[in-house]
Amino acid sequence: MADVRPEPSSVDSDSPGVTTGPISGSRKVHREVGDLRVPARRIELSNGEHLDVYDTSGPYTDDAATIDVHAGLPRTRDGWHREHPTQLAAAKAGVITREMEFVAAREDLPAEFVRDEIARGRAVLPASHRHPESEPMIIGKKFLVKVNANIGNSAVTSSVPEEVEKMVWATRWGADTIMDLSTGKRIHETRERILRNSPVPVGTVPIYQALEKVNGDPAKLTWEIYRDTVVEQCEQGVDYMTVHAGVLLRYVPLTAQRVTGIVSRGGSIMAAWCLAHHRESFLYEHFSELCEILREYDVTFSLGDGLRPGSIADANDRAQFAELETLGELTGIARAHDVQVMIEGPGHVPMHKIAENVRLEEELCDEAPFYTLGPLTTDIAPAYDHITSGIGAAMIAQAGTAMLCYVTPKEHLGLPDRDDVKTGVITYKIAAHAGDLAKGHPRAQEWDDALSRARFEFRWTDQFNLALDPDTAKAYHDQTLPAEPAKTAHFCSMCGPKFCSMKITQDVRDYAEKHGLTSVEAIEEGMREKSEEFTGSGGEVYLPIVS
Ligand code: IRN
Ligand code: FE2
Repeated sequence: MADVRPEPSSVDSDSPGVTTGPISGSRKVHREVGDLRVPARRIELSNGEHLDVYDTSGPYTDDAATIDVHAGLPRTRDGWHREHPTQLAAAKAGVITREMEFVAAREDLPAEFVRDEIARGRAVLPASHRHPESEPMIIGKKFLVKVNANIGNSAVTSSVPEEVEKMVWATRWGADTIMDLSTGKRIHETRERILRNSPVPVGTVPIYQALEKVNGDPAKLTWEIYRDTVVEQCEQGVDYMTVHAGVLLRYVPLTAQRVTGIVSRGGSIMAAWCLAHHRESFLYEHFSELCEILREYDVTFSLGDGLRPGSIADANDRAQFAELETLGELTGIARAHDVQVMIEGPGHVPMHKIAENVRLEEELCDEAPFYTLGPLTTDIAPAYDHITSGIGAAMIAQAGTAMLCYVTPKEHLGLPDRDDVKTGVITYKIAAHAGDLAKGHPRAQEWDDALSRARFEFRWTDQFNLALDPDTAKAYHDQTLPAEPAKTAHFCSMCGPKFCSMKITQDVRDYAEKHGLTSVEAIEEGMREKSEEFTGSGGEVYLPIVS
């Protein structure tokens, strides 16, 4: 992926840098369900069939997309009736909201099932009242595994238009939510541009902006500054917020002997505050007030893992699991306020310690959706941490994690650019889909089967178009066989015409059909003929060397 410069299908001239137009080989379709328009991406195949896949890209991939980033996307959910403050309150009251109907259609599941999963807290539907531009989606272990992409500037680099394009670019390739982690200049404005143009829920970590307001000195933070920042972000339409309320004063010493101490940004800010004042965290002490604010906008909690392990050596230690217990306690408080909750998880964890994380999270946090960062399964590959973590992400997804926070190749090294965002999203779509398959999601395998058939039948263009990343698949193929006839050839440059296993299998089948044999008999029959030919020719395995 890294070697191929992905070409935007077209770039809207009014809004330079924002990629619009369909992904190659597919087009946006809408299924009418009542008066809801549920999006999908239709991949048209050369044999007349098509495959509809889940689509996160919003209006940007519409054929006739006219996007004006200054005006923002249509505020579709503005007029939707709302008789309960939150999706959780509605679900508990037995009410199916329009958002629930929408996700039910999107996931091909009964609306009553969606409602029930939300009511029992096993799924969340993050849809702020103030973000009507977003298309409803659901996060929970009984649904498709979701992927979050982190974007946002830092004090050192990036601009507002660049971050808006990263959001559009991430959702184009399948990001189900994005988080704006901006810490540099123009935080409010960056978030505003992203929100008004984002077709997916947007998450933030409000403590980052609060820290900016006190010039980067954690000791100067107060509950009031934090609260006002949360209100400011709720008013703008943030859909979910990371709150590191489980970092308690008494847990901080538990990290003293760690190899990498506290690696969470939010976690380290709160630990510094607790130590500076030798007081309990204001996030923990004011948690109920926070619930009341979030409830008013239906903002979902993402309870932060401020003490997640930042190295293989620190995985599954006392500090990590002590915090998880507190997150369980806070889950109960939030739900009593009808506020939706998911739980953030690690981090860096070797493969044999992954399943334990999911088991404990479900036990301690009453099955609130788990949302993990990877985890990275080894520390030895900076520049490839999308892969070290993609392995862990696939495993933790299979074990029941509902959403995966992507890691890009730039992890530990620098701010991801547009290419890194795509690599991170595609890597995590692979992990999420592998998880869906392993969990037996009823429709997951359709996609694999469609691609496998295209591959076996040498429908090259179909194979590219069915790929998660059609542009790169086609570019790699065309590097060696660019000519048009190669798109129907029964081989590629990896094995050449004589050694293609798919071609040989097809020959076996044709032979079988011609001779009225089963494939197994055909192989035996074919072997007998070959062996006669071979013994008849003298039986040399190698040809004599001619010098
Ligand atoms: C996800 C799971 N655990 C952490 N994350 C994400 O990591 C979190 O949602 C946020 O986007 C990012 C940085 O969080 P910290 O470093 O402030 O904890
Ligand atoms: Fe790390």
